[in-house]
Amino acid sequence: MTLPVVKLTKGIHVMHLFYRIDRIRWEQLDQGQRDQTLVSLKRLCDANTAASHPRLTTYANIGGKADFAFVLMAAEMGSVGQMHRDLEACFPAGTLVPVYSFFSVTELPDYVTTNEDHRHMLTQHEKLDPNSEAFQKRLAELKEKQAQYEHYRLYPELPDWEVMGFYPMSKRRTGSDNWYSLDFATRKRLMAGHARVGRKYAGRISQLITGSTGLDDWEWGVTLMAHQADALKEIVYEMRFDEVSARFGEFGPFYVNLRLAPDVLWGHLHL
Ligand code: 76R
Repeated sequence: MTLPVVKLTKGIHVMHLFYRIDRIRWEQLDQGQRDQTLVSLKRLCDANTAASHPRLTTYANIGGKADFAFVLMAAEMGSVGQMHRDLEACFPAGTLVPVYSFFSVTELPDYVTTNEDHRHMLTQHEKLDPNSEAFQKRLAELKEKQAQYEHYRLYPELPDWEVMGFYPMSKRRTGSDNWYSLDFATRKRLMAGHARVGRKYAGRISQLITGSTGLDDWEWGVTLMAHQADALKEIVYEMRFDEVSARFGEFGPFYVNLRLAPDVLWGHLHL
């Protein structure tokens, strides 16, 4: 079977999938079918373990909205779609009930730091003479750091931490609070404030923002990796005071998930 090769100009495709188990159907399976489901799921996970992509990670949803959560990443649209179908095909018909899904792609933010921003920082904040060797050295360092950052945004390697929080969000577009009618400089300044709050959580939260404008029902998917649920709560709470979220943030449902490999997931869910 060959699918058309559909790549992005830059970046990769991402799917967040949430399911419930139909317990009645599951109870009707014989032990062989249940064992086979786990074997198939493990095989699919083992085939998709790249740091960036292709990657399939498994979680138990905590909080009662779903049983399973999966995050899928692949360069090609067909590959991410196939991974999704193969995942569902691991389970006997009717046992896996879709709860929520979200399709997005990695992207570079609109407000990337430019060469101009770097020069400004070096002359204004670090007080370096643009004609000096020190200036050129720092400029090259910043450029390299920026290139690494951009690569990571497009081909993320999320840390495999214990907790994964996911929610979709959009920027508001009503009346005087229409994000899209602000000029670029204002949006860039506001986003810098947002990033300042975010950076305070270094080491406690690792974030992946994926774009879904025109692809799914919200404009972004927010994936937050953490070691503890209170880190998720604190960052979302603190950001609510920041203008970008306070005035312009609109939020979808929140899913909190515990990272469990298939074997452990099985025991946890009593499958
Ligand atoms: O990309 C970067 O890391 C640099 C700056 C940055 C951008 C451009 C950044 C930093 N974010 C950016 C874009 Mn973010 N982010 C969220 C949420 O719950 C809420 O109120 C908001 C949900 C969190 C928790 C979060 C965390 N960010 C975006 C965008 C796209 C907007 C656009 O393009 O208009 C959204 C929707 C969004 C939402 N952000 C950070 C964080 C954290 C922790 C950081 C610091 C990252 C770091 O420096 O390591």
